[in-house]
Amino acid sequence: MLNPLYQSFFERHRNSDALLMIQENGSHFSYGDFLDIAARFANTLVTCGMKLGDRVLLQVPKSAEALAVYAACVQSGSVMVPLNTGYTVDEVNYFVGDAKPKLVICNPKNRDGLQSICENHSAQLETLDSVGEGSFTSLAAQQPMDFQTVERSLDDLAAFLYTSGTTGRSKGAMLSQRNLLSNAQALVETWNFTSSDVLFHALPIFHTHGLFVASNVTFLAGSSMIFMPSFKVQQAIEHFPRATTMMGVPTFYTRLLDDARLNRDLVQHMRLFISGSAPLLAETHVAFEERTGHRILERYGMTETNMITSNPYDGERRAGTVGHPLPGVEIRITNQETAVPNTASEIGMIEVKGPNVFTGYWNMPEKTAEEFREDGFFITGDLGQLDEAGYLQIVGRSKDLIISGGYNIYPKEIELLLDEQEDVLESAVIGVPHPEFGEGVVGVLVAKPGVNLDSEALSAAIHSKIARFKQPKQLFVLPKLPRNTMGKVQKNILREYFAQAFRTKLD
Ligand code: MLC
Ligand code: AMP
Repeated sequence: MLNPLYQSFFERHRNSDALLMIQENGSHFSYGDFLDIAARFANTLVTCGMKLGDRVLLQVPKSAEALAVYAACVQSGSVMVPLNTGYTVDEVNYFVGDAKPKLVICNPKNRDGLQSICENHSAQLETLDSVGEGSFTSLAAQQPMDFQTVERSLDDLAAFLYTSGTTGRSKGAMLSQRNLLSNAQALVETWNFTSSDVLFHALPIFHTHGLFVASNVTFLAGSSMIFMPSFKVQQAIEHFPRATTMMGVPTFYTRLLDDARLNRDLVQHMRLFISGSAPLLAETHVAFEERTGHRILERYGMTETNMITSNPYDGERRAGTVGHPLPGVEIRITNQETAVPNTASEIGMIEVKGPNVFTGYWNMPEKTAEEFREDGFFITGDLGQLDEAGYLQIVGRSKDLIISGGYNIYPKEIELLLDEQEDVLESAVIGVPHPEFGEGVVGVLVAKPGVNLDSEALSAAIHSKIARFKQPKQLFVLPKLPRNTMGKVQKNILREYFAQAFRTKLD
């Protein structure tokens, strides 16, 4: 194929009048409309000087046009690098310096803040807002609606997505056309997606879940989407009678369960509810089934690997498990000390191999090498166990990571920032149970001798430095941090000690 990803997701629909999406404001886009916009955007990328493999950094609100930038990148051979809209200017500065994009497209509100950063890195800066307007769209309005699709192979890069790291430095996970296409094919097959499906899409489109799982499955199956800027229970309730499926993080399900209007009648048109990105509590699974008659289908994945396992569509969906490997994907559980594959169903490291697994971290060959075994298995950092029927259960993580409302937060990044603050001697950042987000971020601080720490002043000091969702929701001060004989901070003791931090506040 000339450009396998473009042809499989987009070209097939070129002359189709089928509905691709309806948005919050009622605007509709057929596949044909969407591809016309994408072709204009592809021409615009070329006029901006983008060559094969050049990066476009995108930090914009969710809209049909934002998604069309993705299609335009695939069609023109550019590499899209989407960024969380919550990242601050300081954070974006790092990504611009690392990804070295030729073009940055941002929310018009952030233009002033990003101007000098882009100038310093010789990147062109354009804008796109929540209704798809901005300087980028204005440039595109002068462009033709047809674009000669650029030749690309399955091995070529389609996108890279940043994931934070245990060292505090974000890494760009490079994803090839093969990674994205093979995974979308496996998911369409496993979840029985067809052109009759209507997906209630309320996830952000800067992460794997909303962009590659939800949107790619839709494109490949030729389905439709109800495309909402973010998740609101009210909108879910209004739209479920027209939708057939929803993909969400566990917070979507707990919020829905908190609303008395969620019942069997409301979801009778739905055929499938999918959950992922964070552990779905078995009690949520059970409560959702009791209220709606639907057993949520839980699956497991990562930015680096796309989706790895899924509970079955037909067959038993086991609460507390993430199911079996997807077609074409291999997993194994290895001993954490020896790295030898387990023979019995013992807890160990989850490792994965297959066409879904990324090609490496952008400009970080050593880091890439560290995370792969010699025989090509990728070390996920998640700990798991297979049950007697081969269902994978995730029992913990070997990486120091907090997952809050489906967003990954690496404590190290926040500790480095807290430690820089004038009166702070040292800090430890932990995740403890949070009724809404699964885990909530707590910062534990030790003051320099003779000073009193002012938590409010500290929160204010880090406010503009890191995204709001990463900032500790509570700060506590201790005289010292618990350490083991090797001097390592015992975070398990802190987690236990502060386990009730959010219960007492929110219950
Ligand atoms: C928002 N806030 C959060 C938060 N989201 N705090 C902690 N964790 C989160 N996830 C905070 C904001 O900073 C703000 O704080 C306040 O909550 C209200 O913000 P909001 O924007 O109005 O929040 P809301 O719209 O309610 O968002 C919650 C959410 C959202 C759960 C709907 O976070 C979300 O859509 N999460 C999905 C993330 C996702 O797509 N993950 C997939 C990653 S891919 P304040 O203090 O300013 O009021 C991946 C691989 C895989 O993991 O397997 O899928
Ligand atoms: P990210 O790096 O944002 O892609 O997040 C990937 C991580 O999310 C995985 O390594 C897991 O720790 C976690 N994750 C994804 N899906 C699930 C799930 N269904 N249950 C538990 N954890 C999950």
